[in-house]
Amino acid sequence: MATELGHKLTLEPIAASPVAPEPHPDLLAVNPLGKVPALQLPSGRVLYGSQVICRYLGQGTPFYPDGDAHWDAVTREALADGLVDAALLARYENHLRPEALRWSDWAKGQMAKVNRALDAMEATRPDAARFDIGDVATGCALGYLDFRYPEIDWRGQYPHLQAFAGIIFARDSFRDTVPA
Ligand SMILES: N[C@@H](CCC(=O)N[C@@H](CS)C(=O)NCC(=O)O)C(=O)O
Repeated sequence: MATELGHKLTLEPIAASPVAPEPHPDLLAVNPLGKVPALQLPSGRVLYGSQVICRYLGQGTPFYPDGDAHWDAVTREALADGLVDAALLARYENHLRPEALRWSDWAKGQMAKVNRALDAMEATRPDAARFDIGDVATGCALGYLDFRYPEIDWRGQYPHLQAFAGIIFARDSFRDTVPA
């Protein structure tokens, strides 16, 4: 969102994890949840949670349309955010939790949320030309799946998502922020 709107941010990469090693003290100092992203404003105020940060940057721009389109956009944003939360929790379960303690039904339940969210995204048709906050979040969620779950062939299963990603992944904002 910062790139799209021409804001220059100073990025401070930080390792965030709910288990040892302890969350970084600099991160805890600004966000008691110990999660990224957090945005510190020149005034010193800190915002955290991607939905809050994106709204701060993008309120009053076409990323947040008026009327019915607004509720449509922010609900698609919540869908994409929920997909990433579920995929991340399954990732923690399968990779961070000691093997003997893993609960496969729980991880499966999280991945079922991911699959239902993908079905809903395909049905609600992301739109690269409209490109509101719901479309931005949808692109971020698909990018996260490419990063952590390359085995999920969403391009093969969802033609609308494939066409959408083919366009928006070429934007500077997406190209410059591919997770590594
Ligand atoms: N829905 C939140 C999710 C934030 C989130 O889960 N961030 C992860 C990225 S790795 C994190 O910081 N995890 C560390 C932890 O859960 O302690 C958002 O979009 O801001």
